[in-house]
Amino acid sequence: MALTTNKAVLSWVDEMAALTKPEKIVWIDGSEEQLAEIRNEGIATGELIKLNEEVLPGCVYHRSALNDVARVEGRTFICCRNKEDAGPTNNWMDPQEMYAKLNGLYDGSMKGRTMYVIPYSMSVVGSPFAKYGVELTDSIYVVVSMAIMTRVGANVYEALGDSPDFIKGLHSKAELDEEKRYIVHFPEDNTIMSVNSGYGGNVLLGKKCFALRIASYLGRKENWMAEHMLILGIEDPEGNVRYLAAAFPSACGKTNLAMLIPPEIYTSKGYKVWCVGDDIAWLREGPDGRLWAVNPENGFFGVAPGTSMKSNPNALLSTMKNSIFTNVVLKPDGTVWWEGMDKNPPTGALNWKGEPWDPADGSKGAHPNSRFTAPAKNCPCISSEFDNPQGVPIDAIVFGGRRAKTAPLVYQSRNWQHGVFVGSIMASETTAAATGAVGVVRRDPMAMLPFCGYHMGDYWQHWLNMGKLVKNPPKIFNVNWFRLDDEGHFIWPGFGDNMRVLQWIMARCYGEVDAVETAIGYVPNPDDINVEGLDISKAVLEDLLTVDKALWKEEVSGITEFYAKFGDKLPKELAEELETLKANLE
Ligand code: OXD
Ligand code: MN
Repeated sequence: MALTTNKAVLSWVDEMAALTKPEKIVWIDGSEEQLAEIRNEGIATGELIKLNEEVLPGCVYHRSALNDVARVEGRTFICCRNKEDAGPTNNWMDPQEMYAKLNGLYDGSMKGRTMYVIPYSMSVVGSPFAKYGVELTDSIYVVVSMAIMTRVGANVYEALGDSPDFIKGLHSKAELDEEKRYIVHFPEDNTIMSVNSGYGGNVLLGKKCFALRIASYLGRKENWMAEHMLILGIEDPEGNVRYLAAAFPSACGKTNLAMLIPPEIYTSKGYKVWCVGDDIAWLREGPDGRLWAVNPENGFFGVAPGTSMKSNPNALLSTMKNSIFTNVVLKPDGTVWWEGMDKNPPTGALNWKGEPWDPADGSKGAHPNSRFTAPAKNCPCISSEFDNPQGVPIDAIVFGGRRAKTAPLVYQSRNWQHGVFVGSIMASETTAAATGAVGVVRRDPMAMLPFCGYHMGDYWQHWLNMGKLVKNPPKIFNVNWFRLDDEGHFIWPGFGDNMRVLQWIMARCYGEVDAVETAIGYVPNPDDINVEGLDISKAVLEDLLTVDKALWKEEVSGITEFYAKFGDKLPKELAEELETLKANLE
């Protein structure tokens, strides 16, 4: 039975049901009873596999199709009326043409299946940040995952009332045909359509599709920001908590930083780090003129391989109950394993494809992009402010990337405008594991290249505008945990020791420490990075903080080439910043 009298919801569900022709429609109310029933149905059909109830209570296992294990950027579209508005970094198609194409693919795609109607909220229902969505899907995996990743419940309909202001999301697995797979956003229609995939990043529409692509578009219209950022709080021994938000391209340890455990020299004094979010931040000006942030999600959709009690105990412990594991190794005792969990690959287990797996044959047991989906509340270091509808005040924004030599361990931008420049030139160098070519620089401004729902040039302008609008904006920094020595070894220990850099960042925000001005911004005096308990000499620290002008001149050519893509949409302030950098290097 429909759980709402909202006409816009009802007529849209009718219309989509007429198109996809499901056998029945189930309205999700968010209750534990209903979810348990649906989970059991998934277990009965094999879509889900129940895991060991003693070790992993409430947990299930799921495999996606072999051809369907990652986001598909090449098949992800932004369909706005004017091609120019999508910009040079998004795929675009005329909305009418795309609707016609998709209608063909959805026609009868749910025949013999159930259509689930999932009402969900991004951020706490009723929060000034909250935005509501309804996802229609023919996948039980999507229902149970959305119930972890977002706030699902009939109270969303109450908050929505009669308003048509919700994001429509239609997902159908259809035939899982990769040639007919599309992940499409119609920002001007508040609509997302995903077809022929069952992989989380393509089908949990609250995440990248809504909370970044659609929300970035809405944020620009409504003077707020949707960013690909973690949020964490640092508590000092007096109990004061200061917050920062940080953006990194993939494979830079974002989840690890979000759940960082400080080194002993800090914990013994009473310092703590609290996780507010691991992937997405929505930011808006608060009544005090500062920028406040919420994590609009309710769970973590994290990469499993490499997650261990050593690298990230908080993430691993988050997955110990009521979680979903996708494409990892399934052990005969109904528990799971992945590369990097420990040094004991199991015998008698099934690999991510469901085949008997012999670790000795050299193949990987878990897919490199295998995932856990875990409730945020499970995280031992989840912030007490996680559910605060007002969010948390942000003192610092941190950008970062993986650079062998160019970027120092940390530097601070001179001001907001320069900080936007620093975010716009974010880049990572490819590692041997990722592709054949090592050291290729990939630009990923603000880590938003695959997630911005409109023209990147307009997005940068929006950042610049926000700096003027917000009376007391955060300070902006850049970090690089990945400097290599001449033998190719990491110089900085990373992981929990990154706390030492975060401490400097916070000290700068509160005017507690001086810095040295360089061509690219302010770097720390080596004495101001606390290396107590580390085997790092002052000379090594000086090396970590050097700015090599020759490398930065190369960087300038790279930036110039990258900026050229954006034509006259490149904000003049960023062109000016590039000129300033050039001049500073002379
Ligand atoms: C993610 C991503 O899955 O950024 O969070 O790709
Ligand atoms: Mn992400």
